[in-house]
Amino acid sequence: MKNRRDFLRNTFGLGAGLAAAPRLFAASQESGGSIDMQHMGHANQRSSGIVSVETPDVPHLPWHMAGGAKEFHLIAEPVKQELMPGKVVNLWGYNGSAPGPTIQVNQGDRVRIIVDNHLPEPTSMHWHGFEIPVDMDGAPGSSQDPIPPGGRFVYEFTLHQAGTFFYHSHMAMQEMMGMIGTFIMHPKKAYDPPVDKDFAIILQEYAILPNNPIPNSMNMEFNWLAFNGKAGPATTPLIVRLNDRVRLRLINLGMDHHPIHLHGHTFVVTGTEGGRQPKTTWGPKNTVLVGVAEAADVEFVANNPGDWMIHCHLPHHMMNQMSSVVGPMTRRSNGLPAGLGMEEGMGILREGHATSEDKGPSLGRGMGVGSTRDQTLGNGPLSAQQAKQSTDNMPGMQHDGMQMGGAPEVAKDANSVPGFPQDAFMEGPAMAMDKMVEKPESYGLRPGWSGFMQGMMTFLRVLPPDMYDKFMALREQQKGKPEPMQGMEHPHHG
Ligand SMILES: [Cu+2]
Repeated sequence: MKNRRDFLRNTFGLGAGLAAAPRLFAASQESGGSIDMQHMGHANQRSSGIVSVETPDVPHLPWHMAGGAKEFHLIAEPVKQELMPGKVVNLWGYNGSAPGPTIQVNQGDRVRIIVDNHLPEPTSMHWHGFEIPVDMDGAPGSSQDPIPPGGRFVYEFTLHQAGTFFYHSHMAMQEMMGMIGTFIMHPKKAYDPPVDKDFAIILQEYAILPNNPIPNSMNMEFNWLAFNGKAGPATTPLIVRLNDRVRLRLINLGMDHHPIHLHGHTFVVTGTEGGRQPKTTWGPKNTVLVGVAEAADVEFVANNPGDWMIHCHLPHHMMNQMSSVVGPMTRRSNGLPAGLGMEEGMGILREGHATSEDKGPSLGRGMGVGSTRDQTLGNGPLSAQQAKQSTDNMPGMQHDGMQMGGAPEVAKDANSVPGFPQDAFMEGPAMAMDKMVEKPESYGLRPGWSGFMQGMMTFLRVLPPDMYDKFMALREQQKGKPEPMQGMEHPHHG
């Protein structure tokens, strides 16, 4: 079994750091204090059959008991979200995060959530799918007045349901700025069969021009696709033990439906946004279409060791920062035949905006007029030097952490093949940034892996138990330390 041996060798070949890590295996749950089980040992959790839900890259929301209810505090506010190293964008979220922090409660809990509005405009919080009194539903204008800027609304209700739920702003365009969070209701009695690992991932999409750190919530050309607020390769891989039973909860709030595909395993859909589904409905699948406003719970036994991709299968959702006709422009370095330069073509405008009447049509971003322009572009000659010159001229492309040296392999006659290039410069060794996204969960991945992971993508890493323990020990050690971002340390070039 060559693959398995390679996998183990790559994983073990981490050098002394990992091998020497003390085996101080501890419960792997993020801090959070959001469910009663936080005080239980790992063994107890496993025997009860209910485990804390992990939301990689998103914090948990703590609570305390007050007046007979679990009290949570959410602040709606503008946030700076780093989609991937160097790509910080202005979103709106909760408590400094978009998506907002994860809430976990138990079926039957009395819950109070204090929502403060630190946004510059009114907002309202909706509890998606909750069977609660209408005055707690958060429908602005009908069940309550919108919460004004600087205002507060206190939501309180008893939860009799169980399953994968979420909260979100009920102002439509605010939803497209990131305002959603996971809300897990654990059942009184564990589901059958119980799982060993339980993860939740929120699917989001943004349209962000290269020169603009603010999403255009009106635009339908989504070019940043995120799992829990991170785009691949910055997403944190899911780490499980070989033969663990794993639940993955997927939540979608955007403008697209996402077919989420898991490599190497077969799962069953055990739940939706409405709760647990009867076993009679469980058929084998490896892709689940998560529609807008839906959730899907899938479960499987991680019986296949290795590093397996989990990703949205829409090809454009496996990309970062797709922009109109960027390929030919960067390769020719002389702009568009429409008479505009490369920067304008990429939306890097010094005045006006890319969808304006005079520029939009030339750039294929207009309402249809002249947008066939980019269909007529041919592929120019490519030399390694031209390519390098072009990318060097692009802001943000000179980070030393990026492995720009690894030129993609192309055939000698590549330029004479109609359709070339497709992935040669979008996805491949030239875009790798292993070091910039390095974290315990990514240790031991195949060198250059990050160049092939973009958009809605992450890994399921199925590890033998001893390896799993080492990863968890490493993760414990890393807690509280700043994220390694070697790629962003700019040396002085004088
Ligand atoms: Cu998708």
